[in-house]
Amino acid sequence: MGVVNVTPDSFSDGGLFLDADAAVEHGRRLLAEGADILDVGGESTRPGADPVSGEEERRRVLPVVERLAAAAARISIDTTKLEVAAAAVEAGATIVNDVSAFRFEPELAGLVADAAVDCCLMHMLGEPRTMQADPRYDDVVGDVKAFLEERLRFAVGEGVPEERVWLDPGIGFGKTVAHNVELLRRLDEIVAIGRPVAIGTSRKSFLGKLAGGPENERLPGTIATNVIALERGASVFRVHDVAPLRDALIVAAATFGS
Ligand code: PMM
Repeated sequence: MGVVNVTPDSFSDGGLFLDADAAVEHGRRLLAEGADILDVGGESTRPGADPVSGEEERRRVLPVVERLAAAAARISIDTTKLEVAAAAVEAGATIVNDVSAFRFEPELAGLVADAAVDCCLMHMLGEPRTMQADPRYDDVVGDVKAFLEERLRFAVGEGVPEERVWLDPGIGFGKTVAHNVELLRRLDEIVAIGRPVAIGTSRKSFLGKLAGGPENERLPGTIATNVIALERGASVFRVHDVAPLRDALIVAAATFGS
């Protein structure tokens, strides 16, 4: 899954693809590099980020979704808003990637059910504005697993077939470095829920805290963590740098025999 952020303030690529033409060109490049899915987002979820109106978010993402869907790409819409998801599905998106796991706008579940699209439900502690202020868990893996199981039950209760739900532990969303590495080390416990698991470590700050280096120098850490996630059973890898990750995952998968 290649990341196409149409935002002025995402942490590693904010402002680069705010213009629709640039975002579409970027998406096409990621497809050429081997992405199976493009995750298009119009609201930054970086810690402390200000919310964006639904109207502004739609204005940013819709032309990009429309044009990339026409380029035969499988499009995921990264949003927590019903109005944005509905318009994006209309424009050709077939996956709703909701970092709030239907907590911010529970009606999103009904849209996913009615439109018969897939969804990715992610764990986040609270909301982006406050999530990194002293995050605490009893047992991070147990707590995240219980949250994802509850969100899966909620989605199914709203009419979403279980087969349409992917789960994501939400690396960096209300987690310390120790929380992130423990989630990766014990990712098999999340995989054991029985749904496809997506993972998003790409260029995130815990990699910089562990190894040093700014966002554009975190590719080695991104590769290491995605290979580990593959070994632990993840099946969707949300990354900015598709070409190197594709190669790394193909080689790792051949070696693991998966
Ligand atoms: N991370 C970001 C945004 N959306 N969605 C899922 N499912 N998983 C993630 O880890 C995730 C996400 C933040 O990263 P960005 O600013 O590079 O988009």
